Amino acid sequence: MVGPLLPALEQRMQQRYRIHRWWEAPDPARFLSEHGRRVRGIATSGRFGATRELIEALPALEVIVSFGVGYDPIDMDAARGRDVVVTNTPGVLDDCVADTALALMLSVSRRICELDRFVRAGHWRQASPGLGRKLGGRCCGILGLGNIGRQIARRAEAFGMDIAYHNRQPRQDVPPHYRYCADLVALARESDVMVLALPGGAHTRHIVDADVLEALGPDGILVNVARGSVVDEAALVQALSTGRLAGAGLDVYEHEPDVPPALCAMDHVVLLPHVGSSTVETRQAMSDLFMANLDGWFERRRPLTPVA
Ligand code: 8YV
Repeated sequence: MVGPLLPALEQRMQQRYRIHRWWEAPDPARFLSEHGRRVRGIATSGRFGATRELIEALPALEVIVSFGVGYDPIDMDAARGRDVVVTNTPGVLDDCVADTALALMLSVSRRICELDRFVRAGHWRQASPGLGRKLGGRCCGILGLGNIGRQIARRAEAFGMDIAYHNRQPRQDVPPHYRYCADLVALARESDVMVLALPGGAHTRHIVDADVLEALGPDGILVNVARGSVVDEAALVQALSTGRLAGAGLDVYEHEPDVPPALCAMDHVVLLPHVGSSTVETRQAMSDLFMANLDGWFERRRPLTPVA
C-alpha cells in the first residue's frame, strides 16, 4: 500500500493478502531494496497514485489497484511500459460526485454557508441577509460530459437550468438540447455556472486559466469537483478577489490539503475537503469494486474495471 485506505478495506485486504504499509516504513528506499522483489501488487488511491520510480523498483509487479475513478497520480506510461494492469473504481461514485457538484452550486448561488455564518454570528437582528441568485433559468456549463458530467446535467436540469458542455468531441448519446461548445472559452461565455468534471493529469493542467475565468465573468460561478490541477488557482484567487468572478465552489485544490489562505478569507466561496464521493454507501461500493479488481486479478487474471 502506498498510502492509507479505509480501515475496513484494509482489513478486507489483510484477510487474503500480505500487506506492507510502505509509506510507514522508516526507510522506504531500503524497504524497496529488501522486499521490492516480492511485491506483486500496489494498492493505492486517486490521492497517492504510484510513481515511475516505485513501479520500476518492483520487478514482480503485476497490478496497480486504485481506489477512486481518477488515476492521474499513477504514472500510466511506466505501468504500460511494464505491462502492469491498472484498475480504478468508475461508475459507482457518479451520483455522489454529482450531488456534491449540485450542493456546491446551490451553496454558492444561494449563499448558504455565508448565511449560516450570518445567523450564527447573531447578525440577523441588525442587518438584512441580502439576496442570492436563482439557478433555474440560468445556464450550467459542464466541462467534461462523461458519466459524472451527465449526472450533473440531469440534476441541473431538474433545477430548471439549461445545459451546455465542452468535450473533445460532441456526444451523440446525450439529449439534443444540450448545447455543445467547441472550445472552453465559448463554454465559459455561455455558462452562468461552469462545473468541472473532467479528468486531471498533464493534458488538462491549468486549462481553466485567466482567459476562461474572464469569459465566465463577474456574474459567473465556478464549481470544481474534478481535480485542482485543472484550474490555475492563482488566476482563480485573482479573479475572485477583484470581482471578475461572482463565486466558486471547490472540492479540490492544486496542492491538497493546502488551500490558499486568500480563498479561506472569502465569503463568496464554498470550500470542501475533497469529499465528492465520501458517503457511507459510495465508499462501500468503491471498496467492493476495489476488492473485485484485486481478487479478479489474483484469482483469474481478470480485473473487473481495468483502465483502458
Ligand atoms: C476519492 C476521487 O476520494 O474518485 C476519485 O477520483 O477523487 C475521490 O473519489 C479519491 O480517489 C480517494 O483518495
